[in-house]
Order: sequence, then structure tokens, then C-alpha cells
Amino acid sequence: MSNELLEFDVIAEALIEKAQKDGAETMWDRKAALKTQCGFGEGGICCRICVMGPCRVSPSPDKGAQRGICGADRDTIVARNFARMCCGGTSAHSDHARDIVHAMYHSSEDGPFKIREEGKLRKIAAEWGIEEADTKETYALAHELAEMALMEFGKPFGTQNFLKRAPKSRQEIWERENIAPRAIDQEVVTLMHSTHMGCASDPESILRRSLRTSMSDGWGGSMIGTEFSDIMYGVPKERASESNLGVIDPEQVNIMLHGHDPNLAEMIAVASKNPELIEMAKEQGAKGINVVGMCCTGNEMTMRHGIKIAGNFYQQEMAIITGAVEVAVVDVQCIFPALPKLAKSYHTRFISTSPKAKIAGDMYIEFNEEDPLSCAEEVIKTAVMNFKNRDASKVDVPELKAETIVGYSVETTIGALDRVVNSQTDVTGTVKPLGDLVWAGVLRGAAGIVGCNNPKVEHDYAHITLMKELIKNDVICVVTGCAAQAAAKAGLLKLEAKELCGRGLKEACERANIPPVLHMGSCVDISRILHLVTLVANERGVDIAELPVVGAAPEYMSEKAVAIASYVVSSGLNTYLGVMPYVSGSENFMKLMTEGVKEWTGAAYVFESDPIKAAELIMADIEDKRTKLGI
Ligand code: SF4
Ligand code: MSK
Repeated sequence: MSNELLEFDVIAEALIEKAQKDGAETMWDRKAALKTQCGFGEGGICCRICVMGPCRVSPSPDKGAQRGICGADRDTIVARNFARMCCGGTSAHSDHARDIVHAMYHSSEDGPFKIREEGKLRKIAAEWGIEEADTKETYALAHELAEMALMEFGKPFGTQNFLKRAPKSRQEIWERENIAPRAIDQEVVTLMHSTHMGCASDPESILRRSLRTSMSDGWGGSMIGTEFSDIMYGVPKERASESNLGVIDPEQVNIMLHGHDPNLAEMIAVASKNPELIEMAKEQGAKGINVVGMCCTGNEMTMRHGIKIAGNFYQQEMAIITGAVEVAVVDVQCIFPALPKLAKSYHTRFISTSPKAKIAGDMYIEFNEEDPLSCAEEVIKTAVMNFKNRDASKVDVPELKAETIVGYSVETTIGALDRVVNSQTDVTGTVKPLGDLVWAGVLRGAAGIVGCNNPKVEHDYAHITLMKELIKNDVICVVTGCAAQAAAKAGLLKLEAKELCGRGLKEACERANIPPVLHMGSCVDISRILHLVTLVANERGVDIAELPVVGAAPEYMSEKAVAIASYVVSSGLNTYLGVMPYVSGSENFMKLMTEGVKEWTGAAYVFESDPIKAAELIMADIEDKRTKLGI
């Protein structure tokens, strides 16, 4: 398996060389052009919140400027910058969720947006207190639930509905610490206000408010995004897929879906099966239409349709450099603005579709919720008609791809756990078997490993190394986002990966017939991890913070990941970050993050860039939790 990783890196290098030959610019060229990155920015001690600045204060308390023009010190400046990253991340996940809810609001029996999981619709409607949720007409209920969900963004009173899923003890902590999130938009707006020039300067207060805003992401926007996507597009099921650039097929019309929101991707998946469009592709000399996924759209589509994953964040440019992608179509988040320019070095057409993420440089076809299929069909026609423009001399698709199993939603995971119990004598359909395995020590614990790639870290190395170290020590891993795709490419999402595990995890994998690393979806689907952990805590009658479970983001880069880390810490799980956020300029703020917050939530941020050391820390953390539980 390590060979596969090595082979991948060889191929990455070959593609970067190919790009140089083709005269195409990549992120490596731009990184080199930037030379040394700004130390003040890196430490979070540059403030440009008002136009008296920018004010760069000294990282040292002994020399240099200690305060900005208004008097803000390094602790305030770092805290405010951090808070605004939480706002950015929360906004991205939650606004994604809002689009899903809008699509549900437009759903109908005959329209393109349908309700595929009526059972889940009724379950969540009942959970949210809608009367007669089990008997109301499906679409009437869907519209009522959608309206209620839209209120989660702006309701004037109360806190997020999904908080009630958490153990009572956790809900009390959130109330006590005043981090139970109210309406999502309110939390973001309030924190932007708090961090405006001349408002909050107390770093502790700013961190608390950052946690509360991030909580409105994890237990609000992200959870709504996940659950409502399932209702509309189906609960992910265990299925086989493939991953890596080798899924691009030189003999077919290749459409690369990149971004996050499943609304557009689902429509393209539907339209790509249209026999007329397939026929059109054949008339152009292609064998068919091949839709492949990139980043989280790739995760959404592979979990629900088995659509193959072309790669993760780092590979978005490489896919185009293969010279065999007819169209790169994107919606929102994690899309390099460089892609249209790169596409011009090849025949690829770059199409942006969201008014929220209109990307200059090539085509824009707006995705319209009221007529979503027309955008999808236009994208596919553009790709088909572009097939003939391929330059054969520039086509070079690496053969590398890995088989993978994906689709471990909470429901599917519980279904898999049923395989380890005796269905004649034991209760099925619960997380009890998972709790039993952990309590018996067959599994030492669990880790949620998530997040992006970052050129500050060797590509996928930290993800894979951490996962391998943990499964070797009988810690089951659940993964999302680009971390999940790293695992897929390295063969960790295969049943055979059990051979890399300790004895206990290997046995559990064999009995449940699952891989030791479970693909749980996209970035918003970290809410699935929260939900699963919550079910286990509730089943055992303990708080989330007592469980031998951790969060980790070894290679993250986005504001969303900063918000994620903050809601995971708020939920009671220590969170191991492999890349430093921009906080090192304030010792006091770092101390709050690594120690202070523990007194509020029972968990903290841990900074460790070496994945081997991170694994050691995680194992010590897990064993400490076990001792405290007496297991
Ligand atoms: Fe400078 Fe204060 Fe304005 Fe920030 S808010 S730019 S520290 S004057
Ligand atoms: S896509 S947020 S690079 S995980 Fe969700 Fe990957 Fe990070 Fe984007």
C-alpha cells in the first residue's frame, strides 16, 4: 500500500513536469513566486479590520510595536482574526445547507427535485416537532420542514433544533458556557459585529463567541446540509467506487464535477444518463460520457451514485493537466480561481454555475433552482461538443486508480454493525455493538480524520500516516472531505486494509465486513460523525467528552476547517491540527485554545504537525479516556 502512495507521488511529479512542458502554470509556480510567506500574517498579528491600519504588531512582548493605532494588542488582534475565520467557515457550510433546503422547498412529485427518502423526511419532521409527521402528504410535509429549516438561519428566539440530539450533559455545558448557538445568520452577524473595530477586545470572550458561531455550523448548517441532502438525494449506502486520476477515461467525454453542493451534481448525474446526450457523444467519436468527482462534490456523488473520484483538493489542477477533461464544472468552495487560465492551456472548458462563486475567465452557466436540468444539459452538451477539440499530443492520463468502498452514513454504519450481533437474540439497529467493541477493548477508540490538502504539508502524507498509525493501534477511523479521498487513493477504504490493523480492529472489520477506515462523506458530513458519536454517548449514558474519540485535521487549509475544529472542540472532542492556524502571534490566545477551552468544553485544540507524534498523542489521549471510564 505504501507503494501506491509512492507511485502516486511519482505521477504527481510527472504531471507537474508535463504542465511545465505544456506552458501551464500550477500552484507550485505560484507558491515559488510568493517566496517567503508573511510572518505577521502567519502569526495572525496583522490587523486590517479598519482603515487606520494595516497594523502589524510585534510577535515579541519585549520589542517592536505592541499595539495597533487603536490600542488593540496582539491577543485581541489574533482573537479577532481567528473569529472571522470561524465566521467564514460557518457561512460557507451553512449557506450550502440553505441552498439544499431551498431545493427541498421547490421539490415536487413531477419536478427535478424529488424526495427520495420519505422515511427520513418523516423522522426528522417528527424530531423537530411537526405534528402528524407520519401521515401528512409527502410534499406538503417536505415544504413545511423546509420552511422550518429556513427559520434555523434567522429565527429570532431559541437555539438550533439539532442540539437536542446531544447528551443532556453536553447540552447543559453549552448552556452553562453560553455557547449554545442561536440562529445561524445571527451568530455570524453578531461575531462579525463583535470583531468590528472598537468592539470586543477580550480574547476569552472572542474565543467563546467563535465557538458558539462554529457550533451553529456543526449542529446547525452542516447537520441541516447533510440530513436534508439525504432526504432529497438518498441516504448513502455501502458501495464500490474507484479513486484517483486514472478514473478519467481518455476514450470518453470527461466531465469533472468540482465543489460542494450536491444540487448541481445530482442534476448532471441525471442528465448524463440521457440517451440522446450519450448518442450525441458517440456521434462525436467518444465511447460515452464519464462524470468524475473532485473534492467534496466527488464525495457526495460517489456515496450516492458510485461516481468515481478523480482526486482531492491538490489534484484539481492535475486533472486538467491530463489533457482529457472536456469540461470542469464547479459550484462553490475550494475551487482555484486559477483553473480557467489553466484550462486555456488545454482544450478544457471551465464552467462556473453559482452566482455566489462566479469565477472569471471562461464560461458561466447559472444554476437555476427552478429549472436545474437545463443548466446540467447545457454543461453536458458543451462537454460533448468539446471532445473533438482535444489535442491528442497533450493527453496523458496516469493509469493509477484504487478500488474503494464508500458510503458509511450513520444509517449504513448501524446496518453494518448489525452483522456483528446475533439477530436472533440481540437488539439490532443500534450503535450498541460499537459501544460494546470499544468497552471490551477490541477497539481502543475512534478518530474522525477530516480536512483538506495544504502545500505546507507533503500531499496526503499526514492523512495516510496518521490513519495507518491509528488503525495499527486498533483505533477505527471515520473520514470525510479530502482526507477521505486520500484514504481511498491509498487503499485504506478497502476490506483488505484490515491487514494493516491491530488484532482487535482486524477482527471487528472481519465480523462487520467493513474497512478499518470508513468513508462518511463530504465536509458537511462531519455532522454524521457528530451524530454517530452522540448516539454512542447516549447509548452508554456518558458525555461525548468521556468517550475515547478524537478529531483530527492533518492537512487542512480552509476557514471551514477552522470552524469545524471549533465545533468539534465545543462538542467535547480533542482536535489535533496538523497545520497551525494564524494564532501563534499570541501566546495568551494559544493558551486559551490549548488549555483554557478545556475548562469550558472538556476538550481542546492540539497543534502537532508530525503525524507520527500526533498518533502518539492521540493514543495517550484515548488510553487516558479509557482509564477514566474504567474500561
Ligand atoms: Fe489597526 Fe485597530 Fe484598525 Fe486593527 S482596528 S487596523 S489594530 S487601528
Ligand atoms: S473539499 S474544505 S479542500 S476537505 Fe470539502 Fe477538501 Fe477541504 Fe475543500
